Amino acid sequence: MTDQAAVEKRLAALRELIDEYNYHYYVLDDPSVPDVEYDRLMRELIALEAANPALVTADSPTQRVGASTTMTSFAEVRHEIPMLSLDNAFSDEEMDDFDRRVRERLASEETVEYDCEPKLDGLALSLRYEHGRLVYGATRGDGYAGEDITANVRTLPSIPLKLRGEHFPEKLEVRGEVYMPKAGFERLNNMLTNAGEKTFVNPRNAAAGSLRQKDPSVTARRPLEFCAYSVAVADASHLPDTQSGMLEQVQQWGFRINPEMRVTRGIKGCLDYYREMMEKRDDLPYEIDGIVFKVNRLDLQNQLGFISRAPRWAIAYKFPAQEVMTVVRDVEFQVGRTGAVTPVARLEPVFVGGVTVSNATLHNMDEIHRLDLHRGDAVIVRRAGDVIPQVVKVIPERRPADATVVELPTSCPVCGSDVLQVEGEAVARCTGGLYCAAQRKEAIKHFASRRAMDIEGLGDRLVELLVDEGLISSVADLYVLREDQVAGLERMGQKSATNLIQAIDGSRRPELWRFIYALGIREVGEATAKALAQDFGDLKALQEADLERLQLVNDVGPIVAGHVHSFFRQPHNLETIEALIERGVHWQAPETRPAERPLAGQTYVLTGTLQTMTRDEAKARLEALGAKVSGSVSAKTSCVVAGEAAGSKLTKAESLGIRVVDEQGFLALLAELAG
Ligand code: 5U1
Repeated sequence: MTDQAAVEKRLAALRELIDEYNYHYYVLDDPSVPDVEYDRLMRELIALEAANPALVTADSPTQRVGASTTMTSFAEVRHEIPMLSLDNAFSDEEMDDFDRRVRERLASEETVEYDCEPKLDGLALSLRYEHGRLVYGATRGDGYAGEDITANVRTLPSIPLKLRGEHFPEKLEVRGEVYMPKAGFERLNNMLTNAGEKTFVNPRNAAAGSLRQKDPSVTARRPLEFCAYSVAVADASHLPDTQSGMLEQVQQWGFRINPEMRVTRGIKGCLDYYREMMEKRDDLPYEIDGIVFKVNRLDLQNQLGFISRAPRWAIAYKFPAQEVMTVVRDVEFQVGRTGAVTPVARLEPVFVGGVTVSNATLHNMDEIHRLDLHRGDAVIVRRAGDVIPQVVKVIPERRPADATVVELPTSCPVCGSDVLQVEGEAVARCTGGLYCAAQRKEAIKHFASRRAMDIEGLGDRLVELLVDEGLISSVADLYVLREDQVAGLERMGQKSATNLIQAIDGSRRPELWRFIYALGIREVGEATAKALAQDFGDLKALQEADLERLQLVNDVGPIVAGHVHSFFRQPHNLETIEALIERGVHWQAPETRPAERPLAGQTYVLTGTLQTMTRDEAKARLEALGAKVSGSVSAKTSCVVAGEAAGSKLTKAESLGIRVVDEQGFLALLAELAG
């Protein structure tokens, strides 16, 4: 074989492998190789193409990054078959009517079989393939002509650039929805916030904004996915005879279809599926706004035909709206455990997403300014999942003449202490500390909560009562509460009082991590509390640790270390801990003692490729031995593990005189420490 032929063969093999891995990862949601192996093949392909630019093909998996151009407008594409819209139903009765109309038109008494699919909240897209290659991707537009967004569409990993298999129609048009999964939307908005840029209101807008970018390299960085729901142009001989069968076929050709798709019978099956999905809606990784029901048999679909621009054989049964309009009656300021003063909108109650909402968080003053929100404004409120309802936007045309500007209070609404806003921070805080009843109450509620000291029966309302009645003012006071003091309180009988005192008594021996978590140190959540407990093994060692030592703990950076350090230097915190100990609270040491974590306090860096394990495995092994694993080499690095093809990190370690071990040395170290 010539050199050229060998390169071409390797390029083809690499592309095929990567396409296959992409299909498993993005379409089937079932990764078939570890990330490192995928990355290795991709790097090899990029290098080989860079050395042989004449051999780069348009459908190579490397060509998805989106060349950074700035188009000025999108060309028009006429749809060979119009892109239809769907009729909507908003009640069971309207669904009943739909099913009855279908049976009447078919002149059939038989129960109809329906294909049921979640209706994704995104943008409709039509993808045209000729001879198995993607020719263009177009938006719906007015249904007859849309915009050519091929350059952007090509960057989505769940859209095949060429079809899988060999048996596909010469011309194929697959239609579906482009959407942004909830997690990707959160990440994108966090990133935009950190960069000081405008965030998106919801995943749908984020998907639309990302897909209609004039610069495809921006689209390429956005977490967009495509899910197919119909085939518009195809030689019928290539297609099965049902809607569900057709989608399964489309999946074979390389497209993601909705894993929740199901076939049911009759209206009862449809309504059962609808309710099931409504329950499941908040747990799905993407947003849906209803269910689409389609007559499953394609011959019956043909018989039913269309009316205006919607098919008679399909309907979208919408879920209750998640965005509604209401009015801001007032804006109040709440004080949290850490003193954060948070504005909350008190709303004219509205029914949204299945519940009545009368409050929405406004986060901080920056958010109020961004929204330009006044008391009295008409606003759009959004409730998605079980997150706190948000104010999405103000409707300025509806602002009443008596609307008032919202200002940050200068003193705490609970204790009257000064409210301060540190420069550069969005959050304003009450300076009252534990003098502030709101902060005390929140600190005690957190201390008693299930994941912390787990004091059964000590709920939020009872904590408020105990503080308001002057029976407790700190968490240590809980352990000298008497039954007779509690029994007289509102809705507290003798039995409940006995149970509460027993529960408080039973909480005296928490695991160390729970005790640390219960203290309510800023930025110390459960995971950090566990890492601190595991690393230090005892509260005293943690209390005495300096900033450098704290940062040796996994996932503890300078900010968290600063909060922990400062917490243990406040006299009132030390007094509270002492009082707790005096009153019989003592923690259980972690099961793995520091002595069994021989690499505690050491920082390792992994670089290059290891042959015997993945990088994640190596990291987990090191962390189990107590080491912190960092991504970069510095003077603080204890040791660098250098696999094959290690690069700049190895050079830097050598220049700093840091200990370096190769894979053999690393395995020997693990064996030795495992004992
Ligand atoms: N899941 C799904 N969404 N959706 C939207 N199926 C579906 N079908 C549609 C639309 C507009 O139209 C069909 C008539 C092809």
